[in-house]
Amino acid sequence: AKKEIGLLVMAYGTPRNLDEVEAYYTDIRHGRPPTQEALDDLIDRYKAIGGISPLARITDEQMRALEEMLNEQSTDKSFKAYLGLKHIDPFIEDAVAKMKEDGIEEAVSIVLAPHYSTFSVKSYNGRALEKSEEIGGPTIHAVESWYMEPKFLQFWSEQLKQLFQRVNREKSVVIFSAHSLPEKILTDNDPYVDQLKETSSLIAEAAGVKNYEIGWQSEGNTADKWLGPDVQDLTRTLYEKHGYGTFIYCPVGFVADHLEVLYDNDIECKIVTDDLGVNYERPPMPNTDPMFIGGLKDAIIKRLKLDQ
Ligand code: FEC
Repeated sequence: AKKEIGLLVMAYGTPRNLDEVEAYYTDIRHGRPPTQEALDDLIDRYKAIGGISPLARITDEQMRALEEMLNEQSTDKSFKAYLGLKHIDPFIEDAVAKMKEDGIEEAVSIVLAPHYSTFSVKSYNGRALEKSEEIGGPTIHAVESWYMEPKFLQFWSEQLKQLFQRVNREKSVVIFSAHSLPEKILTDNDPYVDQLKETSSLIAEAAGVKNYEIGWQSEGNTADKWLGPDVQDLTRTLYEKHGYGTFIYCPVGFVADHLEVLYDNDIECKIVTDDLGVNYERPPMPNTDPMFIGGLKDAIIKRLKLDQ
């Protein structure tokens, strides 16, 4: 019989309906409930993208597609997927407990975010590990980061190549971005910033991008200083300096259509490009594109040192 391996897929999570927004937001804020004003503001953003985020559905689809691809490729292992979310149920701890209950002894985990940061990927992996230590298994082999996976990079470079069939390369600029983080949490050896830079330069090179910049987006509503430049400010600066006619947003730090892309890029950045009278472009997100899912699959196979 094939050996059964738990496939722990970890992701951010999203409220399933507007009634769940308050609890979700409270969890993001480490248990501190938001003010009514902040809550209303967040609810309004969900309403602006159609009432609720498609993220829950997409995360599920990504997990199923990955499970299927792994099972197709593997001759000696069978993978069983478990969903573990950061800010809503089923939480990461629930998934680990479920694996244990199901008799899974060995698992591999992946976070649906390409770049490693002590703040994001490390905290997902830390929670999974802590739970498995607490309940005595399963053993979890964690994929730490997969921003260099060739198929992940190829997904994005192909989106850009397609776009350049109708958009002038010379007169446009690509803004590669990831979620901003408070500057203070980026200690000397946090690789987050460098990993985004590396992803961006590899994609730009493969797609023959003439002009590109790195930006940060979706920063939180706190008193901290966050990593910048923010993508909206960057748009204005680049326009003033270079007069580009088209702005192409590639939020490569994310992998799905969700609030941070559908609102922060498609609504907020578009307000800026409209104001400047320039074109707004934002290629499709990876979602369940087979090239992208293939990149995740490759990362897992490498982690388990299976034959390719
Ligand atoms: O579509 C959806 O419903 C959910 C979209 C969503 C994703 C996401 C990804 C990341 N976040 C990261 C860090 C932070 C930090 C704070 C923070 C706050 C929020 C709020 C919402 C939210 N995040 Fe998020 N994030 C998503 C949604 N995030 C909603 C709260 C309201 C707001 O500020 O807009 C600030 C926390 C604090 O107040 O202390 C920090 C990082 C990622 C990308 C990696 C990952 O997916 O894990 C990093 C998707």
